[in-house]
Amino acid sequence: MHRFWSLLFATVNLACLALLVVAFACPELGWWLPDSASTQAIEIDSLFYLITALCGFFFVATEGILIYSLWKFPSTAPGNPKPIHGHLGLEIGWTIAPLVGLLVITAASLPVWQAARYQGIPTSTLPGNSETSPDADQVILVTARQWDWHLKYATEPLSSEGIRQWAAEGTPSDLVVANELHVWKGAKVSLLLRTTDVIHSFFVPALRLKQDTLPGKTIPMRFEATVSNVRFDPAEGRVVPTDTKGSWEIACAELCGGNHFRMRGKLFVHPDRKSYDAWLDHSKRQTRSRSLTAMVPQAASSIQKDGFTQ
Ligand SMILES: [Cu+2]
Repeated sequence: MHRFWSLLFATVNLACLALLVVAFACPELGWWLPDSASTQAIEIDSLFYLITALCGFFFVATEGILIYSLWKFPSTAPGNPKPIHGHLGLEIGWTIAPLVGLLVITAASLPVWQAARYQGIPTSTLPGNSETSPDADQVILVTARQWDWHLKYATEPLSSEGIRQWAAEGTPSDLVVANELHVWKGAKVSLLLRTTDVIHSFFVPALRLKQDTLPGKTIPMRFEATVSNVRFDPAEGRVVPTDTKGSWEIACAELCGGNHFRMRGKLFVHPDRKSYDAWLDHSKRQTRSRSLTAMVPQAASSIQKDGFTQ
């Protein structure tokens, strides 16, 4: 009984390790990362594995020492333990080791962050001192508010200088959709993120894209989808799912109020630009024909009919 704590710590740690191995080895359980659907996902996953390995190593090492010490020196052992008054070598060692680890993580993270944030040459200063590059195939303004996402699609080509004005004012031909992010496979997408009220966080797990929206700022993010999950059917005038297995959710990852849990959207990746353009034209036509009293038009392609719940 006097080694109870040692056994308890060992059991809990071994159970955690076993769960980790099962989660990694059996992806069908869904305990591990969702399937990736963007070019940056591989790099971000590699970072995740690097950080997990580094932290895992030190966690196992410190827990091992703890369990050994609990086993070897139980409180019921006779005699008083010898007091220790500092150890310079140890102090220097456990200061430098985490420093080196953090520097390695920083060096590995910087290029990944730069690619997600500043892919291309930053040229245009946006309201709130953020930047974006002009080489995007698509520019989408994402506005968060309690409790949904408004996505404004530029339907005309934008120059790097024009992006700033467009983000601030828009144009009459823009399409605004609630909670649906439509792109096409291989498109270089430039998102401009902002909020009209509190802090939200735009999170698309399949893209490994996560960025807070901050009041007063317009924050750019970049991505390129590598897998498509829908196509637009012009005959039926709706979007048809072609992949129902993947996770295509958009979530708010910042606790932003009472209905935070309802702040969800969906990512729609068309196989090519043709399908995307067909959806865009159709949605614009439908929006025009709808009552102008609608504050935020829903996309014409609501895919919920097909059991594609949001
Ligand atoms: Cu939110």
